[in-house]
Amino acid sequence: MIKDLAAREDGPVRVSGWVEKVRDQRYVQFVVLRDESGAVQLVNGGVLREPDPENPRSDILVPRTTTISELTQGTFVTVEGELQHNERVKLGGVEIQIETIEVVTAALPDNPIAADSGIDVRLDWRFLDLRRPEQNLVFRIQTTFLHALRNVWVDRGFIEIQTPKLMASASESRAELFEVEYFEGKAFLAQSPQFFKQMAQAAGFGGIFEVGPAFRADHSFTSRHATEFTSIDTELSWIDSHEDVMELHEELIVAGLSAVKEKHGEEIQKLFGIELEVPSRPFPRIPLAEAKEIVKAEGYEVPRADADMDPEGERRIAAHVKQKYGHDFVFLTDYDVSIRPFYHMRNSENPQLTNSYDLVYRGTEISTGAQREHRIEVLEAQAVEKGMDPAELGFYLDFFRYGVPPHGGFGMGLNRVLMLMLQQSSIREVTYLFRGPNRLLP
Ligand code: AMO
Repeated sequence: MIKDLAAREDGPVRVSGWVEKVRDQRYVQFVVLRDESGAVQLVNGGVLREPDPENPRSDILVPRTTTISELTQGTFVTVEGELQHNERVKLGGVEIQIETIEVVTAALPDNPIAADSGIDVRLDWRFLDLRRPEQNLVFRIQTTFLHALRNVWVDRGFIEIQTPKLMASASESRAELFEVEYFEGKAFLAQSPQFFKQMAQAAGFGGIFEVGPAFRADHSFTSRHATEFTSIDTELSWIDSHEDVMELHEELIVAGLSAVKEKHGEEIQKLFGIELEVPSRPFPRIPLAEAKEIVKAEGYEVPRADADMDPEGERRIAAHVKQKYGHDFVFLTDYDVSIRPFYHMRNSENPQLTNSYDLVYRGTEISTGAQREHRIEVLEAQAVEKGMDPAELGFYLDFFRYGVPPHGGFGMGLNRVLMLMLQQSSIREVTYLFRGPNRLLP
């Protein structure tokens, strides 16, 4: 791989990669060649050949070749040549004097993405867009982040599950439900693995996790909404309250960000110009009502007192927390029952509140978590209170009829975490293939 060249000794080498740039000068040609690991400069010409005593004309300059002049950006080539260390070469301190260059697959000369192309053109040509080093880095970061989370789960003895994405009912709000034809009937795309991760508690799995797709028929064009996103879900048994869930949540976030910083901190600094911060524990916790009071005292009134924090309110409370505690994360806790789903457990001291929280990272919600109601008669009553038909929830309610431990968990949008971690303007920048109301291709 190209990144390994700097550590090798001078001598013959063979490398493959994409042509990123060709500089054609009068007596010398330069090519920047890139693979997924890095870039290297190739050189043709500019040096005198070793004079051949048998042939007096052999000390001429190596000729330019039209093969090189005509290389288009993105052409995939295999090169054989001499590796030479040269401190003056900015790109990794090495260059390769080309001996042979073979075009493996040529690229059309018209690059569909121009330097000033907007996000839509870039997404149309996502495979070309993903060749950019910063885009490649996003997905290496994602791999490291998820690996670190998995290490925490596995060390704690959690079980990884894959839950079905075709369902017979809604799992969250009915308003955001995709309906699909299903033979003679209909099915719905899973909005969340909520019911099935709770089923694992009734099944005696204890701690479980899933990283998988979630679908929301959200006709929304904001920077943080997609119609399909990757949901990081976990659920654990034998908790005392949502505090236990928040502790696991903190542990996972700190492990993920530490691993990313350790492995990619320098590259993130170089390519995104940011210093990644690993948060300290515990993260600040503020009850929602108090958070609304804080932003109000600072001059912003959340539009609806009986609703969730709006995006502007989230930004403001995050700014307050950053200023007061120097922290990028804040748990907003004690949500009112009116804005929480039926399966959240209510607070035993104040039944108007739930044992639930949202986690806000740099001013945007990345997660919802809660202790779940595990007592069947309470759960059923809460469902009815929310206008739901217990008959339709039959399979779910059955989980609670045969003994289930107290439990809780959270769901966290992977794409939002990456967007905020890398301070990107939209989840489109950090989603392999974004799906929105206007985008089903590629
Ligand atoms: P909630 O609906 O809050 O909770 O979703 C959890 C997290 O998923 C992400 N998310 C989205 N990301 C991108 N585009 C969307 N349209 C979108 N919708 C949600 C957010 C959000 O915080 N079952 C509960 C979780 C639980 O209690 O375990 C749930 O789904 O980051």
